[in-house]
Amino acid sequence: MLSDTDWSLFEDQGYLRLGQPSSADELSALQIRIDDIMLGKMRCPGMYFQMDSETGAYGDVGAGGEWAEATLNYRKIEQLEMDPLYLKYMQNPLFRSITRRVCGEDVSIYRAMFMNKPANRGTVLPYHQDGGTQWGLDRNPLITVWTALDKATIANGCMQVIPGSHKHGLFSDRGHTITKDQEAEFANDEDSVYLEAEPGEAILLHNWMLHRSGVNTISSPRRAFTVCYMDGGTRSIQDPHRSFPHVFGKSALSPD
Ligand SMILES: O=C(O)CCC(=O)C(=O)O
Repeated sequence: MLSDTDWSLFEDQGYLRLGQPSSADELSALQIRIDDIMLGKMRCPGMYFQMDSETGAYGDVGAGGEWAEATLNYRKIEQLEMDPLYLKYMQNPLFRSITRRVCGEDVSIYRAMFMNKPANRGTVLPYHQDGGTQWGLDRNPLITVWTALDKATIANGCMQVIPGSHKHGLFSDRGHTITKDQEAEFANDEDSVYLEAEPGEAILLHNWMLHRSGVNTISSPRRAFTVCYMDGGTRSIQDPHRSFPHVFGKSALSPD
């Protein structure tokens, strides 16, 4: 469903705006569902919850674990493929066609994650790449679809990216954050782009494109849903028998 021009743009910039793949009703259901999950109205054993830091500093984020209390101040929730509404969204035909081209017929996910900047707070997420040995995989996943559940603006901590930075590859074998020197050399403010987005807007990201996000200075949350898709044959190095959830192809999970 993407044109050759779209793919060239993605390969050049490292990101591509995908429009709004879900209907207004589906978006509203996703918004309500994530709040219900945070508030414990939907019990979700097996999902991972991480509370936002009190200080806004990345180093102060706790380890996270099970659901802890009814609050809208969670920073991250993972394993959202266990929720039928979120699973259905991540199986949208647009994502099927994108992942078929990049990952093949059988597609699994490294993570399906809610990323929140709660009202009037949030944690600074420094420039980073997604992948490397810290993910413990036998190959690097290359694409993520990030979807705004609320309007994302500079004021509420939208993502900021360095277009084209994925072409450098991973800045370290381990992946994730970069050094101060690398930031000075490769992530200048004047080269950056703020990815402001409308509610429901999805953006395809190359996992190696440098991206970061700030805090939320307004009185409503900046909620987002981010899914890293990968080749269904991807294995954990530590535990080759561990299987990742499949979302397309044989053995794909079903929302039913
Ligand atoms: O939503 C954010 O602020 C950051 C998301 C992110 O880093 C990702 O999707 O990989």
